Amino acid sequence: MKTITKILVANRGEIALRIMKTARKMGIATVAVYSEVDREAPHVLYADEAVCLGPAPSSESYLVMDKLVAAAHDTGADAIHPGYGFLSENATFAQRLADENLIFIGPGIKAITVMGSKLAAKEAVSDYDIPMVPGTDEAITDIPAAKKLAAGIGYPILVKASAGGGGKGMRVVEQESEFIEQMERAISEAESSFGDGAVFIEKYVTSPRHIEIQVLADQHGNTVHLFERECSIQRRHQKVVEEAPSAVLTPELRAEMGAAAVRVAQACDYEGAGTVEFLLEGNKHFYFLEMNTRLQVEHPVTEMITGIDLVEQQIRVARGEKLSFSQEDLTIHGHALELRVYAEDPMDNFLPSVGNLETYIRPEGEGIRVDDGFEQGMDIPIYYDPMLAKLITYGHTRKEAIEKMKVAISDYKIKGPKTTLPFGAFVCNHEAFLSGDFDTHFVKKYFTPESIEESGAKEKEVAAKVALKLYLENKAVLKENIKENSEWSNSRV
Ligand code: MV4
Repeated sequence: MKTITKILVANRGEIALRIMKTARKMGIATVAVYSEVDREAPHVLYADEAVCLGPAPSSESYLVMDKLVAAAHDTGADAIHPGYGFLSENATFAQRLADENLIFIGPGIKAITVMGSKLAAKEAVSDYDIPMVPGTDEAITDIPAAKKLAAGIGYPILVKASAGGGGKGMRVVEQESEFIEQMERAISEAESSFGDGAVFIEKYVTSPRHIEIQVLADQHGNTVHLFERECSIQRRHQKVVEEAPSAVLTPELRAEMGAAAVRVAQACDYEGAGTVEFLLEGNKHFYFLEMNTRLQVEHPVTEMITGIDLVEQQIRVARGEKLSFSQEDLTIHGHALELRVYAEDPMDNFLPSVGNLETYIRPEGEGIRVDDGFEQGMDIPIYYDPMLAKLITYGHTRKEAIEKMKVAISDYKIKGPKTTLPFGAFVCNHEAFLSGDFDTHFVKKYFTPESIEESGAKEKEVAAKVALKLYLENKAVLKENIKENSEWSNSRV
């Protein structure tokens, strides 16, 4: 067992704040790091101590390993939590911390390295009975030979960069005549974007759902899963709405996917919290895509339905504790949704819309959670991710969680930047979303700027009807009151 008395959070914004809240709850001191534009950010004000890393660009602040290590040593922190993004999936950073006698709150170097390469990941899980999309399991060097393999797999084919991930470095090849040209492009793109030209091919699953499984493993060989998150509502590989559980998994399929995710974690000796991504085809067949070796943005929906604080679990595992529960102890309670509130204008092609947060009033109430890192009056820096907040709602049923989301969206008052709140309302009012019958093409298929106006108009129409009903009822009551009052007053005369 190791002791952790002080955690340096190598991140900013909502996730830095969220991690510190759990650390504080556990009696662990916190150190914030910040760039020059984040000097007065909530994560800095919340922390017990704070260290300035340097100028605003991440490459001069949040990504500089030397500065982070020095800040940890200077403040006497014994562990570093990387959050998501930045250095969270950087094996060099994890190794550096080990060399510096600092605890990296995350998985081991092997897991990060293996899962950072899609081909290495495929190789690692190959003996673990994990369903995979038909395709090649080695980097393609001979394009004409690959073309023959592609014919066997069948078109459309998807070319993926081994070093890619999250949708980067992918190309669809619709038919054989395009194969050679698309392959050449994919390889040169992979070389220029990732410095690694390794690409492979897979059958392109045309209308999948994106289902991911949360896993948790300790250093003593215990691994469990915490069920799934449905992440199909995304735009250009940027998730916008996530939920747990998925509306379409049967208990049997859930158990099967969960068990497969646990095996993926075991295949790379995983430790801590991780996420195994799958494609789900026809609500029935699932295929392993990749594993994310970090705490994910959308982890709160899992926390809401399991009652487990994932950051607390990460810290416990990093201290060397055994998991205090087994798979059988875990159950799903209720339903949770998350809307990512980005400072982007959904009416204008999701253009970044930064500026001053003139008005910022959070929705409140039972079943509403807001994870954010801003306060009213702050300027939103242009240097980082444009996500302002995560709006999370919880209900006993999916329907209740959706209703709560609609109320929370309308209670959320943001003036200054345009946000994706109206987009969230559009999703929550859409028939395909309500019925659960949607896939990764939801946004492309149904969303237009006009649909926001329509969904807004519909809301206004409903609001007008409610107002009218209330008015008529009030009028009736008012009449009664007047009558009563006049009778009463008459009686006094
Ligand atoms: C696929 C696929 C279809 N067929 N692989 C995108 C992110 C990366 N993790 C893998 N991705 C995909 N891989 C095969 N063989 C479709 C996607 C995909 C996707 C996956 C999850 C969520 C959104 C997506 C949007 C477009 C494509």
